[in-house]
Amino acid sequence: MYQGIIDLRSDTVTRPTTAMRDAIAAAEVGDDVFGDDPTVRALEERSAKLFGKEAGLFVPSGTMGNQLSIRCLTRPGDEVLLDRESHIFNYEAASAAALTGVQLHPLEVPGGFFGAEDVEARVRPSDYHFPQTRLVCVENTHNRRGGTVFPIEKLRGVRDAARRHGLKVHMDGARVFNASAASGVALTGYGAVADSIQFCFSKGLGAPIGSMIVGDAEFIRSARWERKRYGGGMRQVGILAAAALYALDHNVERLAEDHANARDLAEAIDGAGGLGIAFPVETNIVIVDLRRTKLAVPAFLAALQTRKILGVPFGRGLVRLVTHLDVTSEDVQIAAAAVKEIAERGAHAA
Ligand code: TLP
Repeated sequence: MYQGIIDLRSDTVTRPTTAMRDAIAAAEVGDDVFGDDPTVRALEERSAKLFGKEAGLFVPSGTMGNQLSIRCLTRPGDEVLLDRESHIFNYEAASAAALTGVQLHPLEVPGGFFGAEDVEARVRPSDYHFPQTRLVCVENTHNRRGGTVFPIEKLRGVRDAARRHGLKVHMDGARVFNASAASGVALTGYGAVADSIQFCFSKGLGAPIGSMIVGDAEFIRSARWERKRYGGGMRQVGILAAAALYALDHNVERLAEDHANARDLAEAIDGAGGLGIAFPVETNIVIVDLRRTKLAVPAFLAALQTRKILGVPFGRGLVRLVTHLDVTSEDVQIAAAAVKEIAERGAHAA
């Protein structure tokens, strides 16, 4: 809770704590475009090791991390396979098309998590009529699919199919720490199924800014080049890397609390006045389904807002509520009671 508001719009809304700000203040810095920032270097090395990769690159945002990865793993005119509900397809302002010039080929499979057979079925034949399939992007956890975890067996199948066809695999792991906490799969396990991984410090890990891409040394070398080209080279950015290092030290273990809070919230509101929960709650995201109620999304969000609770619209009849570092179990109880009251009142009014 911050200033009496329970902000469940996203896990991006967390504010750095006093201890994190102390770490920021104490950071040793240098000009990172010259390669002089020791704190950034420490963060990049530590991040790469966590995923069993050779190198890392600190970038300003998850979007830039995804886009640099696409840029470095494809050529203009190539095709990229990904889920139709993925962030790269829906929420990155068509930058894969605008900046790299690739064609995104959205897959729609029941349940959302495609496997080896789906990749096999969509790879283009090597014929100059077709775009060349070059990359598969997987999202883990999957935001629009309610923060669910990409099953590791499926990921291994995707990787094997990709290898058979000479494709690379990029993981949009904006919330891969949540995935690991929920599934028990080590980060190195996810590292082993993807050539590149993007993950965010500014979501569940509670840092104010920053994401990382990890991969082999050659990939990171080219990504560093492209980052400069995209205007993403930052100077004394060790102040942000210090926040990210602090997050790795202090905010990973506690992700289980966010997951428990999300589960409690979902259990408390499921069924109230016809409300549903659109996806199994595996991590910190709850997608509330209003489609069997008489409530419209804007009215529901407005009613929540008058009670100082914030969520976001998430497609037809759907609202997303996200738990994070700044949401306590008491906040969850307050939010659950408000959601139930609004839903039940809506049902009576109908
Ligand atoms: N997601 C944001 C919004 O853009 C929807 C959020 O509030 O969840 N990959 C995934 C899976 C993401 O959820 C996001 C951010 C990104 C990439 C992009 O990260 P940023 O916002 O740092 O560019």
